[in-house]
Amino acid sequence: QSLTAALKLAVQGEQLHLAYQPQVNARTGGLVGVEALLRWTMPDGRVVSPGVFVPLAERSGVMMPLGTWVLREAVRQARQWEQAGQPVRVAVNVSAVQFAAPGFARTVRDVLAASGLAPHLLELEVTESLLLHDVSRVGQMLADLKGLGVHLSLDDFGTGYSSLSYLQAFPIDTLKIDRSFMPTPEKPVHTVLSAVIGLGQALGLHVIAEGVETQEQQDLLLDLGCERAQGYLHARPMSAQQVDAWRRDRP
Ligand code: G
Ligand code: G
Ligand code: MN
Ligand code: NA
Repeated sequence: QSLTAALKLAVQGEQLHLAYQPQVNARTGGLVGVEALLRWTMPDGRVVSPGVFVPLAERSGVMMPLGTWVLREAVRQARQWEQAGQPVRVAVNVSAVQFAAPGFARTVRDVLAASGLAPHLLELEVTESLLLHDVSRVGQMLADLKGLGVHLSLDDFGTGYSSLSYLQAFPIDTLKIDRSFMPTPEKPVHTVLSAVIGLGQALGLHVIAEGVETQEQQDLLLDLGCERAQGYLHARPMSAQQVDAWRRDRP
C-alpha cells in the first residue's frame, strides 16, 4: 500500500528514468534498435525493479499515467536521436492495462504527433498473453496501432499460448524470443528455440533473441538463422548518454 503511494508520487516527480538496451544484428554488427526499460529510484536511493512495481501499478490504477510517461519519455529521446542525425528505433513495453484502454491508439498517435518523430522509429512491445483476450478487439487495436506506422513486436514469445493462426492474422513485425529459451551448459537443448526461430521465419517476421549472454549462445543463434540479439553479451541497459558513447566506440 505504501509502495503504491510512493509510486504515485514517483510518476509526478523526478524519480523515474528510462534505461536503453541496444539490440544488434550479430552478423553485421549493426544497431537494430534499443529497448526502453523503466527504472525507479526511490528518494532514499533504493532502485526498484519494474518486475516488482509494474504489476503493482497495474493493480492500483497507476499504470495509465505511468505508461503514458514512459511512452512520452521514450518518444522524446527517440526524437532527440532522430534530430541529432542518429536515428534509432526505440521499443516501449506496453502493459496489458494500457492495451485494454480504448483510447490507447489515440494516445500513441497524439504523443507521436506532438513530438514530430517518424512513427517507424517507435516500436511497441506487447506480450503474448495480452493477445489471448477478445480476438476481434485485439485485432482491431493492433490494426489501429499499425495504421499509425509504428513497429509492433511480440515480447516474451514462447511463454504464452498464442494461437498460430492469430499470429498470422495480426500485423506483428517482430517476435522477441523469451530468454528462458536460451540454452545453457546445464540445459543445452535448443529444440524449442530452433522451432520458434523457424516459425518466425515461416511467417515472414523478424526474430530477435533476448537474454543472449554468451558467445556460445550467439554462435548457435547465428547457426539457427537468428541474426538479431539483445542481451548482456552485446550491451546492458544504459542511459541515453551511454548509448551515444557506446555507438561512437563501435567500428
Ligand atoms: O530490466 P528489467 O528489470 O527492466 O525489466 C523487468 C520487467 O519489467 C520486464 O518484463 C520488462 O518487460 C518490464 N518493463 C520494463 N520497463 C517497462 C515499462 O516501461 N512498461 C512495462 N509495462 N513494463 C516494463
Ligand atoms: O520482459 P522483457 O523482455 O521486456 O524484459 C527485458 C528484461 O530482460 C529486462 O529486465 C532486462 O534488464 C533483462 N535482460 C536484458 N538482457 C539480459 C540478459 O542478457 N540476461 C538476463 N538475465 N536478463 C537480461
Ligand atoms: Mn520487452
Ligand atoms: Na521478453
